[in-house]
Amino acid sequence: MGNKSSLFLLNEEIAQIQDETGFTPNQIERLYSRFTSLDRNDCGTLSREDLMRIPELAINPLCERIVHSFFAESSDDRVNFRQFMNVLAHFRPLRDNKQSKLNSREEKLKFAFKMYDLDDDGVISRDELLSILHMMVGANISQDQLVSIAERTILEADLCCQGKISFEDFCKALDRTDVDQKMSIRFLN
Ligand SMILES: [Ca+2]
Repeated sequence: MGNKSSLFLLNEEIAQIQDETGFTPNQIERLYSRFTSLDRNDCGTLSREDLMRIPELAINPLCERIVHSFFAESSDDRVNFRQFMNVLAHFRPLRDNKQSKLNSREEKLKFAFKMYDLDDDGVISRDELLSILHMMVGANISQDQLVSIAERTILEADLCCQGKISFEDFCKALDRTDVDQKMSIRFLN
């Protein structure tokens, strides 16, 4: 760790990341320079705090959940460049799709579902929905109103009547939603 060679991307690494994520080599290099500027200790990985310093993320009400998603594959609470790029790939617009599947509608929906599923048990409970609603609207809506929104949402989405939202329910509920438009970021072109 900390050796300077980790500050340069090898051509084969670029090719591999391009293959996995669908980003162009130009985008990969720009995002790599962004990554290294966040990596204050030059150790080749980022912490949660490092990611929180991304301004576009910091202003997002779900910032904490999004940052959390970077660590899904991480065992030591650090994220390397490939893991970083794999998460960002979910936010590539769908029509830019070539070979990568990470930005498909299904992958975007899976990613969004995990934002809500706080305990990672595969279903969204009323309390989880309530927590996320709370993060999104802050103090603008009273707790009673939020509870009523959460309960109504579950009632409408929950097709198996288990009082929770499964991934299947979630997809059906968002059937008419333009997930691509809601979950795409234009990357430094
Ligand atoms: Ca859950």
